[in-house]
Amino acid sequence: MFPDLSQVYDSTSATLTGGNRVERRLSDLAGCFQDEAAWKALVEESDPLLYAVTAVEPENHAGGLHYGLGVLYPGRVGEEYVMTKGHLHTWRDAAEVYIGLRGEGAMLLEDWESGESRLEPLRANSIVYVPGNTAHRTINVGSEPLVYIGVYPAQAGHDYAAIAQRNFRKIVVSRDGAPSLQDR
Ligand code: S6P
Ligand code: ZN
Repeated sequence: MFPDLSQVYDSTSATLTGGNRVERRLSDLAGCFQDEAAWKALVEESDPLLYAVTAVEPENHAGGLHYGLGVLYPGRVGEEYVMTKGHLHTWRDAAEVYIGLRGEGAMLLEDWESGESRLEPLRANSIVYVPGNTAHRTINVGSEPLVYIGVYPAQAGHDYAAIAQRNFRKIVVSRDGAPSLQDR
């Protein structure tokens, strides 16, 4: 039998029919932001919702694909822009495609072996290819919600532990109102 083959998304409301929605608040990103005092103060004040992902997982075999619609809200923690936890795929070879739908964002990519980092724009009409063996984190550098879709192999898996042990080498901060890639 066919699984659910079609879904409908709306980039304004950042909704997707079907799928499971997972929400992440600021408190879920312990240890991610450089300015720990700013992180703690904001968690104690309101612990805002940072992002939500609605994932559709039609098949789990080796050739299958999963995809998710993400909405990442704007804001800053200290000078650092609001971002996702970031992960490597458990199956390190698994690549991913991100399609920007709305808002002004960027993908922070880090080759996990060499540590080489890049910042790629993610906005409406842009597509970012995330190669295998590359840690990836999505960042909202604008003032409205960033909405995107990610498509990845069903067996990719999410390895958050590797990032918890060794955070990304670079951070993205606001400098004179513009995003700037800096050493952590
Ligand atoms: C999954 C894909 C996205 C992220 C989402 C949230 O492979 O990369 O759907 O899960 O952007 O980010 P994170 O780092 O919290 O999973
Ligand atoms: Zn991924």
